[in-house]
Amino acid sequence: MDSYPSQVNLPAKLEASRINALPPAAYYIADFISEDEEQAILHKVETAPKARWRQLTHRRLQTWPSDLVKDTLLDARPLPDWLEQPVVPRLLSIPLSDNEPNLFATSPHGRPNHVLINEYPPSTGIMPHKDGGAYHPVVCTVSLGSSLCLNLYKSKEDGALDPEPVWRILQEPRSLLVTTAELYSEYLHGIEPISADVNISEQTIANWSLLRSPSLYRDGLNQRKTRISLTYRDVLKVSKLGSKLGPMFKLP
Ligand SMILES: O=C(O)CCC(=O)C(=O)O
Repeated sequence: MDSYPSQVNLPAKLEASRINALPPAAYYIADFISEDEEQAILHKVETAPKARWRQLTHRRLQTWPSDLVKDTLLDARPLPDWLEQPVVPRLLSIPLSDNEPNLFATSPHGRPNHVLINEYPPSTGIMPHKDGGAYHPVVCTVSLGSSLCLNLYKSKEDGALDPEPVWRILQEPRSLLVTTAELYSEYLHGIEPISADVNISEQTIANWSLLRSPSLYRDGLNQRKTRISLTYRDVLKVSKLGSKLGPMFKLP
């Protein structure tokens, strides 16, 4: 039997954490990591070598072990220990159903091999998008530092994006959100570039019953602070060549 820090609270089966308001399938675990674990990971993110950060117009990100090139992971090094522990064994420890031992049981590498780290200061977001064909369709997002709402969108009949989100998921710090199946392939997700999420309530938040601290949002408001997200996925194509590249081609 694995032992976890006392603040960590994992379901016996992932089904217990299913967001029932959503199409198949999304799961939300509020207490996936402890406060100490959150602080340790945040420290590693903040002190990563400068070359690790890629600056976009409004947002910074890191990719581990590296970026994808033509949907392929060239650098097949294992994840660094601080991204591996405690998240990966914990992800793999939760049975999905009676037939599937865990979320990655049917993915090509049996586990996530890639982590994208996004930093969202208040008033930054990410445009609605789909994650595409590079990954096995299971996305595991660990949130650190602050809460915010992830919006889910659907395309209209003519293919254009309906700008009104169909659902909102509130992601608290230290939580895990898993999206998969139809939710991965049919819906877009995005984060609005706003300083506070408004109109938060049991009626408007799909995962309200699974939140750790719904009482924090009784006034309907989430004032954002900087949020870091860790997105764990299994990249389908891994280059054999990449593992032979010399250290000079690799990020520190
Ligand atoms: O930060 C998040 O929760 C979402 C990140 C995301 O959608 C992406 O990087 O593709």
